[in-house]
Amino acid sequence: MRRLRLLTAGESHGPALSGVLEGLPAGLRVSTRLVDRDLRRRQHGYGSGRRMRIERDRVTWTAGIRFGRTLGSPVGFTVENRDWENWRERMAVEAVPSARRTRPITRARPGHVDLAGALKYDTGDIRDVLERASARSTAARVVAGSLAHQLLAGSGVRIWSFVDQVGPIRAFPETDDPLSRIAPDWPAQDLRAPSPLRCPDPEAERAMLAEIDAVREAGDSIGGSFVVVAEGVPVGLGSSAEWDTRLDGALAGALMAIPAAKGVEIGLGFGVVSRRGSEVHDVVDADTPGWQRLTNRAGGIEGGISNGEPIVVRVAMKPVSTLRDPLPGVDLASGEVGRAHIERSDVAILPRSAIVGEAMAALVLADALLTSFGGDAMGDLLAAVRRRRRRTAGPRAR
Ligand code: EPS
Repeated sequence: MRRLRLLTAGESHGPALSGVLEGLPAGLRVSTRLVDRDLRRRQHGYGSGRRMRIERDRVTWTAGIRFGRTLGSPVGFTVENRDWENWRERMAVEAVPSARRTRPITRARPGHVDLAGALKYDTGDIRDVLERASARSTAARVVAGSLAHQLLAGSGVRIWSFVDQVGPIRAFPETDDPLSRIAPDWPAQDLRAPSPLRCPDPEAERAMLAEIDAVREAGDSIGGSFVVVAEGVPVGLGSSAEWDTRLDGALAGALMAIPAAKGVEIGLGFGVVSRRGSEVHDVVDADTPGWQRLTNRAGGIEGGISNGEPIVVRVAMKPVSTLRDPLPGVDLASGEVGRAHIERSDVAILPRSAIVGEAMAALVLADALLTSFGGDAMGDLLAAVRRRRRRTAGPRAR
């Protein structure tokens, strides 16, 4: 990111998560209610473990906001870990003699950070690395992403998400354009009263729920995919001028940086592999006033630049690596392979990861908006966005 900088800190069972977001213009009206709503949305979803019944995530601002508006200085915040009460001894900050410490975790779970992290940081206790690798850290990203989303919303951009696959069960399996099958009021309904998996295909959702139950019963975990959509993005965010200014590259990097993400597709994504050019590229619709396309297989980005169509990004999530019926794990101390460590965990994380996906996309898009239009103050930014929208409305819209 060029204009925004986000730093987050916090262990999963430490006292709190915290973050600093630098680079927001002055004068952005901040709704704490909307940030807390996004934090609540990140906690919702079938397949979550018991931890989500303990936490009630809420943001506390510590810097950068006065009388409800950003000052242009870094915005600081914290989110409390209520579970800290139960972990004070195991996660003590002060020095504790080794004889009085809780037993170290030495058996590494395949697929988790455990082995690579313990080797990297030269620790004999896997807890030292699993705490920060935990998806708990994504709550801090959601706070920052929610601020970025508020900035974007002010300039007419809307971001939403849905779960489109759990294990082998895919929503709207008969189409490669699921957006055309989702009712226009689904995103608003999802905000008011989300369904258990946040999947807009009720028939598929029923099968997904049964699949999660079967997987839980088997002591296993399951992955899937979610889609993030950004509508109303002005034409011309990102650029093809240099490899690191392309909007698709920035989005892919940020979404791939969600814990457990294993793949990112934009538009047709890997679907382009088996098609001919005539079945991939999007033709401009002569019957619309602007530059709208007849199809949106490119997912709203051509040549690394937003083209005004909805930006559509799909993310593949692996099954979480803590299994109740564990795979063999290697012991750090002895090198022996046996049952891996079991830590309380989730069976499926799709509906929650999708909210993190919205946050990561919002951060990248807000950064691209600020890179294109600058502005120390919100008024400057909004005026520049309005100018761009007028200029790029299309010959028949003027
Ligand atoms: C996580 C394991 C679970 C999840 C956690 C991520 O936590 P615990 O070990 O305390 O039961 O609930 O996610 C969160 C706490 C959260 O807020 O998202 C893991 O191993 O990554």
